[in-house]
Amino acid sequence: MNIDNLLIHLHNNVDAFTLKPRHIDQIRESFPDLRITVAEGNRDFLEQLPEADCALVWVFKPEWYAGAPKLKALFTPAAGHDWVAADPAGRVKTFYGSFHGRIMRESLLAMMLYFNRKIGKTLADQHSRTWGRLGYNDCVALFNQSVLIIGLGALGRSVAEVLKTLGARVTAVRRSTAGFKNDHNVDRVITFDKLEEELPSADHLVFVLPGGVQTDNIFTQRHFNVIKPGAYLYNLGRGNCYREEDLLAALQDGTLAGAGLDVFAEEPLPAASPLWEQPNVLITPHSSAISREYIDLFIQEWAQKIRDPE
Ligand code: OXD
Repeated sequence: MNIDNLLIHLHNNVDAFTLKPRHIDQIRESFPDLRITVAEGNRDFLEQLPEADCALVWVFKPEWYAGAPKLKALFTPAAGHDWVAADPAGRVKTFYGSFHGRIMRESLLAMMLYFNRKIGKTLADQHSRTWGRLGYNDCVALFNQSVLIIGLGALGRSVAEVLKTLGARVTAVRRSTAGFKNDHNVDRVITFDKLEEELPSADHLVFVLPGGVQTDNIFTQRHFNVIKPGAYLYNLGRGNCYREEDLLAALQDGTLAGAGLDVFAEEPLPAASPLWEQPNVLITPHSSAISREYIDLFIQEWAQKIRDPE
């Protein structure tokens, strides 16, 4: 893709999600002839926008496209489509980040190993100076377990890669298998309508679904009813895919042995949510992608797409 005038507006209240001078240096090194403007804030961004042919942003409102006559491509680090609206006229191509898997799968592994290796018990024992060696006999290894990945996009595939390396049996659920390219990290791919048949044999359920109306409450009470007793559930996608009341009931009646939750129906998770005090729940504050490497990976992905847009 030929671009001459790059406009960057990547401020974020999460410091790891904010562009640093070293990133500008990397861009300059790779594209020495590119004119680079870093916006000082929203107003400055909108003033510079008419000249830009490419922009790197966290937020872009639909009405801003009218003030961007030269814009060819818009890049956002976000995987979700929540903050950057695609061009309603279809003229500007919008690229959403797809690099998160390498970071998020480590957050997922931390959650899985927290439960499998009883890290909660370990911390409690350490706190009370207890040598609790006899309390680990029912620990299970991931290489002896089945994992069901619900949502097989870039993130789901990245998760599958690491789980397969550890020897887990990996099944993935997709909306449809049409056009699906085989993935050697996934033992079996099923469609969503077959999910109820698969749930009774899965030890870990990993939700990595995008948000939006298509996934609203897609996992229903019917699905919760057939989960393998003692399974674990993780959600690193979006909090709209089930009703939190159903999740809580499954945790309270022992259907689920535990849950690692990074995303919620309402964020921040309200202080009054009963999930906070549910003993077998590990809560992280939508932080599974936060890591020092975040913007580095985004800039690498951007540079690659500029060189080779296909
Ligand atoms: C995203 C996120 O990138 O949830 O979509 O952080």
